[in-house]
Amino acid sequence: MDIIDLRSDTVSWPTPEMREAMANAVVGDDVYGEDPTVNELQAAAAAMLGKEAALFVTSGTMGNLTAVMTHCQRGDEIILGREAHIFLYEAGGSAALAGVQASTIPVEADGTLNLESIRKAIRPGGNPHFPHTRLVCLENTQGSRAGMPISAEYTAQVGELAHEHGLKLHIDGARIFNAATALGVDVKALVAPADSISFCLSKGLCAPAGSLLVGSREFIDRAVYTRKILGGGMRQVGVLAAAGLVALRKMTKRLGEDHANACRLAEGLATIPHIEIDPTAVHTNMILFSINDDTPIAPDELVQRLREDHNIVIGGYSNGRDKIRFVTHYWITPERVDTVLEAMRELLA
Ligand code: TLP
Repeated sequence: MDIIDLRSDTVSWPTPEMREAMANAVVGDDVYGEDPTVNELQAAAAAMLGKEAALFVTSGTMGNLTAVMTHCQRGDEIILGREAHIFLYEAGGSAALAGVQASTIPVEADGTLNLESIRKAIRPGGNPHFPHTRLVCLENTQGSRAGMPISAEYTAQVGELAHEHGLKLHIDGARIFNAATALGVDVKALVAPADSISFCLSKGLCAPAGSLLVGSREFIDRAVYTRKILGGGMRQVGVLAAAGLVALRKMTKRLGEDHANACRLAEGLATIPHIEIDPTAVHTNMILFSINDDTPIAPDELVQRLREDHNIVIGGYSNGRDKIRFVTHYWITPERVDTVLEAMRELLA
């Protein structure tokens, strides 16, 4: 536990309270809908997001794929950002398993998709040359823009545009509570225009696994079938849902601490030679920066030395990123931020 892991918030360990809740969870067979802890989690998630129903799924990837498969028929088209997690990092699941085609448009500097670009990407109906456009997907926070939160006002505009054209709106809200915290709004306002939202319990909220897909009762009833097709019907999974309840009720309230630590980290990094960073670009728990060319230590060696000499784990220029990403979470305390800054300064000075 003395490892400082900044690769992602997915690495966060469950809290002691979660482990206790897991040990004591009352469980049943969730495929029969009989796990009381899962039912409690689903009801709590739906209520918090202001929607009718929710479904516990294994991961954010399964939440997004379940949404795409439930909204779309094979051969349909979905509109999403070129850097959307669904497009870049979900192993092509929406093509491979949902059989949909992605129409990607650029992600703007503020994490939004240009409304006119969305409008232009919508296929005209009544012409058999074209696939049916069925779905628009937004991501909030937007990972490729250092976890930029997307406003309720903008989301409402996209919802209106989508619905005007008979399309559905899905939000990949893996970190939607980080967005709500950063914007100082109730999460309900951020998701009100959406027909479905998936959000993760296992990132900044520290649960060991699990996400929720949220929407209307009718949509979730159909999504139950999709989840079963994908092999996501689990049994006594209340042991995980118990941690999820702690995540939802407690951990959503403290994300501001992670955001403050991200700012502390970014401001510290900005004072270290060879680091190129704009600390004002930090809005939630992610930091993107680069190391300039005349650095005394190559980026790969920096990653190695941090790990071997300082017990600090970072991702470097991995996953096709052109920037290094640091992500703060529950286990990255202000003291640990300072430890990271000291080690980085020692290696780069
Ligand atoms: N993101 C992970 C990696 O897959 C890149 C990370 O470390 O950030 N939507 C968004 C916006 C995400 O960032 C992620 C995970 C997911 C969906 C998928 O969630 P999981 O990992 O639970 O399938």
